[in-house]
This record gives sequence, structure tokens and C-alpha cells, in this order.
Amino acid sequence: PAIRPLVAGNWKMFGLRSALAQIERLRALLAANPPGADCAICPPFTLIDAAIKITAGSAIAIGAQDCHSADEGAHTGDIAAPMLADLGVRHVIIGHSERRTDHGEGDSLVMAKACAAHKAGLSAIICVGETLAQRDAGAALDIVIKQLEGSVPAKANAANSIIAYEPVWAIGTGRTPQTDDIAQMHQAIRSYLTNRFEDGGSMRILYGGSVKPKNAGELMSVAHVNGALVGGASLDSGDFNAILDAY
Ligand code: G2H
Repeated sequence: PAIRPLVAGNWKMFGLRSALAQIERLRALLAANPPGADCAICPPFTLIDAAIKITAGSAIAIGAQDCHSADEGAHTGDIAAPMLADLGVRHVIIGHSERRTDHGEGDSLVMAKACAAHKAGLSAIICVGETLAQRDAGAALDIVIKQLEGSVPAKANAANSIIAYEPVWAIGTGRTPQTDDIAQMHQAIRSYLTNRFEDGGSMRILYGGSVKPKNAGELMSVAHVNGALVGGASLDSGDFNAILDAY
């Protein structure tokens, strides 16, 4: 069966309460014009509870941008996966390159967080991607496969895990890889998943990095690109809806 794509918005550290109006608007846009893809918004923690109330009964799922690897504990400032599940969160982004860089998160911690997400019944959007230096050195495929090996838990399946390929040099830069390079990477990720997991052929592989309304159609038509992780362009409901329209 065909894979139902997912377009997920990653708001990063943007959005005061006034930004909830964008979610209300998106809800109305999608009600008028139901998308051909699943849709999720991952706002900052502070907006999650309100966002879940606004999107109740709609096509919009709410996700978070990180969780701790433990279910609870003395970890000042952190948020545990069961707390997110308790609110009605469905997805959690794990191992985004900004977490890997800003907070020194490595593959083993990413895997532990993904396991915590799974245990709480959340779907983990596990991020991988090479730097520009790694791509220029011809190491992109090896790097990404190594990240998958270290970051994706053994119990991952198509229901609890989504892979997001985000070349670090394409994040927030307005640059995107050549279509052929995306196709090659997504094919390599698909082969890896199919070899390792029984239902690896049905696991969603998102592309992320400067996805905009104007390039969404081309990016989303690449084989094994099963949706997008959208940063900057997800903050505006009109832009995000236009990206969903690529499906
Ligand atoms: C990559 C992406 C969302 P942007 O981080 O995860 O952000 O679309 O702004 O490049």
C-alpha cells in the first residue's frame, strides 16, 4: 500500500501565545480543503496544551521538539515523554541537528530519547543529516547510515518512527540539495530501513531543510520522500497550507 505522507511543522523557538492564531487559521484552511497528507505542528512546549485544544477533532496532530530520555526525575528544565503523551501529543522530534549541535546530543542519547518516546506511545521523528564538509568529502551516505544505525531503536516500526533527512547545510539557509542527491539519499535510507526492519518499506522518510511553497512540489515528488519537516515556512499558516497542497 502507498505510504501516507506527513508534513510536519517545526516551529523551533518561535511563537508567543499570539502565534496560536496561525494554528486556528490552519485548522480553518484544512477544514475547507482537506490535505492529501497527514499534518502535524510542533510548537514550543509553552504552546502545546493550547494547541492541542485548538486542534481537537481536526486533521492537525500536535508534536513536540524534544523529550528527555527518562520518564521522570531530577532533571531541571527538561520535559519527559509521558508528560507530552499526557497532554495528547502525538509526535516528538528527536535528534534535530540544532539539538545535536547546541546541546551536544549524540546518536546514543538520540536513541535513548526515541526509546522513551516509544515507551510513552509517541511517534518519534528521528533526524539525521550530514554537514557540508561531510558532503563535500563524499561521506554523506556513510554518515547518514551511521546516524541511523546509532539513533534508531531496534523496536522502531512504521507506526512509532519517522525518519527525517535534513542536510545540515540546507537548514534555514534557503539552499536545498539537487533532486538527484535527495533521491539517492532517500533510496539509501529506504534500503537501510528495509534491511533492518520488517516494515521498513512502510516507514516514512521526510525531507527537511528549506522546504518552501515554491519548492515543495518538486521535493515531494522525489521517490521515497514521504513528506517534509518544515521549519521557517511552517510559522505562517498560508505558507504551510501551500506546502500541504503539494499533495
Ligand atoms: C530544518 C527545517 C525544519 P527550515 O531544521 O526542521 O528548518 O525549513 O527552516 O530549514
